[in-house]
Amino acid sequence: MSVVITVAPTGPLATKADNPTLPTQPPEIADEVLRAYQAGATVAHIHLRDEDDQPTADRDIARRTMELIAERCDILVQLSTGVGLSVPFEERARLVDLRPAMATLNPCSMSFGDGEFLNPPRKVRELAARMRDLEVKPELEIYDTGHLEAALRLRDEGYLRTDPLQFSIVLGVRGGMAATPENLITMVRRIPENAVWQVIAVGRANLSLTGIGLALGGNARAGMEDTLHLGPGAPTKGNLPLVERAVRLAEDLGHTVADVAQTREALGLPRL
Ligand code: KMH
Ligand code: ZN
Repeated sequence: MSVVITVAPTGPLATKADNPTLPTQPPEIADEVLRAYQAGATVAHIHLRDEDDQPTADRDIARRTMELIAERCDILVQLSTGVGLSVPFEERARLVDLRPAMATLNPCSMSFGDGEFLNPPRKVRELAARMRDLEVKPELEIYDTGHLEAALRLRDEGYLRTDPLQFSIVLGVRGGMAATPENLITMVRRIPENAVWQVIAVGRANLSLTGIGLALGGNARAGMEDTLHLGPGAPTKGNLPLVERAVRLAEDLGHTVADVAQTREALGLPRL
């Protein structure tokens, strides 16, 4: 079986003070994405930062980042519409107008650490419709069991004309499901049979839950959005060691790592 490895080089929260190797500016992100691609990643999940390293949905920064990535490699770009807790939903939603191959769709509002992650039902429907009309494939971000039901309702209402459905099971965000094997198995059992899914394991359980996800037939995501460490007291030096670890895990479990063409096929994206 071939598995898709997604690199998530930068999230909305960590700073260079937390780990100086975190890429934040467009050329840094593009260089990290290239390194991850060369190691086996075929999807790049992208958050953007402004000149002050704050999360932003600025479309010029997004466009520039996408161009720098495309100059370097043919990795599939998935823009985050989560962006960051401080950025209004409407600005986040406008990112899909850049027509990346994929973008995330977060179906529900929730507490997110000490903040609030606002995804009101009406606006989520508008964003889903926009993604459907622009043919931007949604990755459905499921932080709790009810988020799956909300996503399936969107499908039933015709907002997700995308085959297969693609889910991220997010574990370890404070406000969502805890990062435990039991929670992962519960979610995997509930996900529709033909859907594609990966684990996003935030924090300390990143390695073990990524491994369990791969063993259960899922894809994998790796990168500094989800953990800044390779182990206790061992900060990672950039994204590459995390991506290489996910590739090693997949291969040790007997999988092959999908190339871009195989990733397009697996995710139901148009062939070039
Ligand atoms: N930050 C992760 C917990 C998104 O960017 O839209 C989930 C995520 C979702 O990556
Ligand atoms: Zn993200």
